[in-house]
Amino acid sequence: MAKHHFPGEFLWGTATSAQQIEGGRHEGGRGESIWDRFATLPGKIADGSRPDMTCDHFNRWQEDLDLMTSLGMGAYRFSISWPRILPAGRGKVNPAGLDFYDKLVDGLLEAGIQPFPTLYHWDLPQVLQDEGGWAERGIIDAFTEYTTAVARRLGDRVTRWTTHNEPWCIATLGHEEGHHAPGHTDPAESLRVAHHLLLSHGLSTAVIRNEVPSAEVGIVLIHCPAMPASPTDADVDAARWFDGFFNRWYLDPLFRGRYPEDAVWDRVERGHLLGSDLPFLHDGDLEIIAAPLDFLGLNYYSRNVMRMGREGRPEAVAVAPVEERTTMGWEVYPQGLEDSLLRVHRDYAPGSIYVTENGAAYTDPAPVAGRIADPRRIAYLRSHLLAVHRAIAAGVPVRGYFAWSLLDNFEWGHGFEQTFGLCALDPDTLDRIPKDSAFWYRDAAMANAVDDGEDPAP
Ligand code: IFM
Repeated sequence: MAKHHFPGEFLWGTATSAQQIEGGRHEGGRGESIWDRFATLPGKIADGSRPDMTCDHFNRWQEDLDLMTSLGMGAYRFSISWPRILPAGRGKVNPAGLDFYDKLVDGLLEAGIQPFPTLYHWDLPQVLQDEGGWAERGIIDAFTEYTTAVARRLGDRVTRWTTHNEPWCIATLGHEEGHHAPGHTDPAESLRVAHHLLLSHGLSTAVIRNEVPSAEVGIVLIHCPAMPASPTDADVDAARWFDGFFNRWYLDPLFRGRYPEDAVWDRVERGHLLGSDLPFLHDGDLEIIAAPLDFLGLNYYSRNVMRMGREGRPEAVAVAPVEERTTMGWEVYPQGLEDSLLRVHRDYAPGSIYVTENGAAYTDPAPVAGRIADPRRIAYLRSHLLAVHRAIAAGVPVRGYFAWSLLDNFEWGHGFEQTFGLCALDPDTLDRIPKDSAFWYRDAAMANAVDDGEDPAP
């Protein structure tokens, strides 16, 4: 069995987000977020749950920190809750909110775990949504105000900062498809949202650099490689379409200072834009968006195989049998992670890349004698880490990997039905129960290596 070693300084971590694990909805002066509100609307969350308590990390953060220590983690990617820091979105800072993250950061550092915070992981204060949210340019000032408050407080201890998590999901799932908060279905609005997210990223990056001169700043994008279902021109074009819509709409402005021309015309053809002059784009915006980054965070879960459907509408085709998909319906395709890393390195050349999320939702068995056997998750992690290893060997500067997620948590519109965690939660006590995958991941992190041995049959 071959052992594949990672570079000496490679970071091993787990990732979470505030809305998904903190709970404490009404504690510590926190304001309402768009997800708190969205979850009250009938039919929006599959299991009818609300994120009021979730994993109660707000009260159990110390326990979670001990858990990470016991798993030998070197870094922790978490997000900061804007409504906890500025319950009214802007204006008066809530000291208890900042104190919470202050303690968490101190605790992490004492435990030798690098804090890797994200400023925005989808929990917009509802009051700002009431003013138009990300669709309105005015939100950018509120975001830089929030960034300033956080950077000022944590900047003496936090080095690596991430502005946004997955702007595609915010713009498309939240404003075009309506599956995520705030639940809008307006494609033209989603383009404004995407632009304001990118612009606020650029301005927030400048704020962080000003407040924390030693900071390393990045953004997290979800990347989904698109492949044509057949070599026909139509299917190749469907794959190009998806890549422009999902990946390049964000990568190009960030790394090339322009929106991808072909993808702009795709939007014009669909009537989402009146012409190639983007109405939301002001002079100077693209220079701000393309300000140099220290790293790119790349989230990877699966690929999309695309074909041109009826009436020339590109559509994804499910090529993998059910056994090769996770319970999210996503194909397990580790090669796509290597391909994504090689592609981003070749076409955009960020100085450093972190795989900021990667993981799998499966239905886990109940614990037997305190043990939760989840061999499919182990196989998923192993195969994807080996893909990362191949990319590094090919020269891609991948500096770390964060498993999604530390805990089973509130999976947005799926509620608690989809479980990605390395650790389960006892439904009655909320006690954390590490699954077998947590122990496997601990061993890999401690060895700084992954072997390519056979996993036990699922
Ligand atoms: O749970 C989410 C996370 O919040 C963002 N990236 C994808 C994960 C799995 O769906």
